[in-house]
Amino acid sequence: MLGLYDRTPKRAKVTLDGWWELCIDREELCETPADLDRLQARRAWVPGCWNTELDLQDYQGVAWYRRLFECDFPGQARLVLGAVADLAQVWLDDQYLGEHEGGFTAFEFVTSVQAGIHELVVRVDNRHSETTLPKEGVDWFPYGGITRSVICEQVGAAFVRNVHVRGDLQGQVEAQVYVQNLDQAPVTLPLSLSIDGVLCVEETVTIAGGECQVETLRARIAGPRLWSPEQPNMYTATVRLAEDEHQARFGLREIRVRGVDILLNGEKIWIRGVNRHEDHPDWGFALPPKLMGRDIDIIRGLNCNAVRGSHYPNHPTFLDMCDEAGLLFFAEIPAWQYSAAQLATSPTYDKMAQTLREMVDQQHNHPCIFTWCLHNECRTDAEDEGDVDLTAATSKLFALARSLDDTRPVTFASDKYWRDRQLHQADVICLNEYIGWYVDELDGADFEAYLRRMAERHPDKPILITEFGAGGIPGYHSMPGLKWSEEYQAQHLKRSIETMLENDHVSGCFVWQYCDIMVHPSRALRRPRSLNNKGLVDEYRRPKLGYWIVKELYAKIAGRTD
Ligand code: ADA
Repeated sequence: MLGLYDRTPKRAKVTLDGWWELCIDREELCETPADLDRLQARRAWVPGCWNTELDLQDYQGVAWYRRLFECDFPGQARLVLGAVADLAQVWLDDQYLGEHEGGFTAFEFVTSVQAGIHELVVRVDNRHSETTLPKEGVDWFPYGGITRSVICEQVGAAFVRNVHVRGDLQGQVEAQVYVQNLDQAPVTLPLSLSIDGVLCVEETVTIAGGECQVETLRARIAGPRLWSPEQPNMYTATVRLAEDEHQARFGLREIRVRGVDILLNGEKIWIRGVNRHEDHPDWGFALPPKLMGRDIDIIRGLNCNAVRGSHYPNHPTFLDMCDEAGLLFFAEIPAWQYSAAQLATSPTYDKMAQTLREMVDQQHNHPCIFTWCLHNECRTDAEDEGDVDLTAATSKLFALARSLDDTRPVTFASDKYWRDRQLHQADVICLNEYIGWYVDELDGADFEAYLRRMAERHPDKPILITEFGAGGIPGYHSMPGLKWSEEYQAQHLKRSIETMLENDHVSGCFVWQYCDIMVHPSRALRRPRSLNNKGLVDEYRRPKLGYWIVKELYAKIAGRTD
């Protein structure tokens, strides 16, 4: 499933999760599905990652997925692939439908089908390079596969492609409805909006032939119940276009930046966060919903009120769970440690913009998402040089994000401290810093002096420490705490959080990181166990000393009255 609830409950649909054929194409012998008899086939579960097969642990290359399915609804079909890591090319019954690049956002094709048995084939390539998003060599494992669910559903000639719902604290609601007309002739149809089953507004719309247009419907909820971490109240908007129905859960909440504070529904908040990769030794990126729910429970057990979806758009089911749990979510696109040229020029700038558009379009309604983050630890300290005008490109990307959604702060995570030349463009100053782990000080500044200096440099904006932490090898103990021991990690986290609490520009933090994760093979020698060991829990979610220290500190902060 692509989420905890069915967004299109009235549409006939077939889920394509389950057993597929998987053919590994190391030599790239195949160009189309017709060539697949050249390869050895095996069974593979979708959603899944082929790197969890014992003989494919480090495989980065091309693989082909194939399955048959029965479709008992002739007419127009909408084929949705939740995510394919990273480059996908799709055929239906030998007809090439198209491709998609980007391993963390959904994509779809609308095509006509007859009732009967159909063959779906997906060619997947999980190799990274200097022109992919993410680039080669990121500090997480480049799993490959069809990593999120696939569905095929019936649509009429006119249907609701998506709904963006926004609401304010007074209960005013605006639904932007994207209505698609597949016929070349215009069509006039009834369009209505209900909220929690109560009809609010209905009208008639005319959709031009072959167009997808936006219709805005407005309503007002009496006695609005707001969404907050403490009381995550949700509503369900139901949009009907003739017989077609689209559901969108939403929450009434407001995120604002005022001076050095972040306000949620007008109240100052302090972010008690953790960075979470979608990673598990037995599942790769493709954690089953039960394990996502277990992560939510463990993170709430930490007294967290926020999660940063480390470096890429997260699974819609996890976001639905954050909505329900009242966990704020820091959403990000996977531009990780890009150079100035990659940030500012094609093709990587264009891929950032595409992924940003897809992330905001698909994740717009989640009340848990409180910030859009454009990139992580990129060369934003570089000077504008020749045709690499980083200042202009940064301004363009911020403008795009704000044009897509003006209800959330926009930012990026920087590790370039006072040398960063673009941070002034961010709504919130997000800093990754490992003083006490990778370095003992920065230009003579320890962590406390570093925070003070960054607050002086950005006197009228909130600061979030989006990453800090230390490695702790599970079960390794030392007295006094030597680096890599659980004791060192725990003490480092305690010292860091206590230092942050002394600086009133700091509006919160995200521990790096929630759980130990697999790393790229090229980093194995610098990462004991071939894992990034900075988790508060290990890769199987077993707690380290640091888990209990952060839990206690976050409980104190949560209890703080100011
Ligand atoms: C960086 C990066 C993280 C991770 C971390 C680490 O801050 O943003 O993805 O690589 O360092 O563990 O070193």
